[in-house]
Amino acid sequence: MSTPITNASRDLDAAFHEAYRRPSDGIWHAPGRVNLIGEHTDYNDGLVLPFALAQGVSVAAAARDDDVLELRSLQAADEAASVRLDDLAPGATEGWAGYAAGVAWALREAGHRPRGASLLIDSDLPQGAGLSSSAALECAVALALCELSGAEVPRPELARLAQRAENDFVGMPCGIMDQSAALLCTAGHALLLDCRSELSAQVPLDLGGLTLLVVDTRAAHELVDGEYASRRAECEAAAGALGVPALRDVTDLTAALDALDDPVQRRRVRHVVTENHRVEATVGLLRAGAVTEVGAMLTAAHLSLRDQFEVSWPEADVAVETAVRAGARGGRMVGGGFGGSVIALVPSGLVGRVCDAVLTAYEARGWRAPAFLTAVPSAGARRLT
Ligand code: GAF
Repeated sequence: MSTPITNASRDLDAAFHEAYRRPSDGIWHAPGRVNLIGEHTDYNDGLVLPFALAQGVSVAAAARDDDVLELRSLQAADEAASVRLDDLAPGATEGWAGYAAGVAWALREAGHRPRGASLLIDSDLPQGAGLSSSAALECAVALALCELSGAEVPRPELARLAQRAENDFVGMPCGIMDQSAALLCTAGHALLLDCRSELSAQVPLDLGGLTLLVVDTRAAHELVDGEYASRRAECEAAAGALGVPALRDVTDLTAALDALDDPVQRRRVRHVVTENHRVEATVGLLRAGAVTEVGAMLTAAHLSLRDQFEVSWPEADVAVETAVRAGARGGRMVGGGFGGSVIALVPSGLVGRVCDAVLTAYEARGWRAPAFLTAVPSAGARRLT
């Protein structure tokens, strides 16, 4: 379904014309996400609860008569890439273009036949903020390539293909959350996703008088690194030691902790098991209309990510502590960790006070000023024009 044409899509269309000297066939958009709760649970077959942002990645695209995929981005004007579909190979396309080329590769690997296409990409997601710009890029490109080629791929399958692009083409062993959020979220809702069964439900996110404030800590966030992969490996090793397929299957936390010798594995298990419980509790609170109580869940999740999973970073800890002291009902780091953003659940009348308090706390430490964004639970990926 198309949505009304906006100034932004008109500008992207004009930029496409200028770049390729021809009109585009359409513009597709996929949003970034904030994960309300359920962090580092997706690759443990657990539960996640993300929602889509209004901000995201848009792709203007036109089919070509040859088998060339031409990639340009308004955010990286001097890094155009061009690759023949037959030459697509993991690792062969570097940088941001790898996420887009990887989608074409994953579609072909799954037996689809994407056509050659010229793409121009635009993003209004802050770079490196941990709001899932990579998945938004993958999913916008996936929608564009499918529609230009007449391939009808169900969205859950498209999410898996986009994940495959990131896992096997780019080399980042992410779970399925971000791609599912980009493709399956709906406006006004969070997406409860069971990452084992892939069953999902839309949970109304009625904020009442509260605001979901995103604090971009401006601490660089880079997921193609060893820390994420090593957390994943630690979880898999712990599941192996416990004789379960995944940490999702741990039903008796105390017995599991007693059974593990390795203190690191014990901490990882404690986080994953309690985090799945927090997702369930949060869904219960949202369905009961008790959104204010969700704040305590967010803060508990943050402490667990900081102390048990050990993926937080100083700017995130200070943002959460300061926001709560200034009146937020709770807050936590979002995404993989080691940089990126924090969300805080703030009574709307206190947003200014919370922002000022965080700014002052950063200034006192000599840190870069953070950036703020109000998160509005928005629609998932779609064709814009
Ligand atoms: C990153 C990954 F891409 C997701 O799959 C997920 O594991 C998340 O970190 C942590 O919850 O965003």
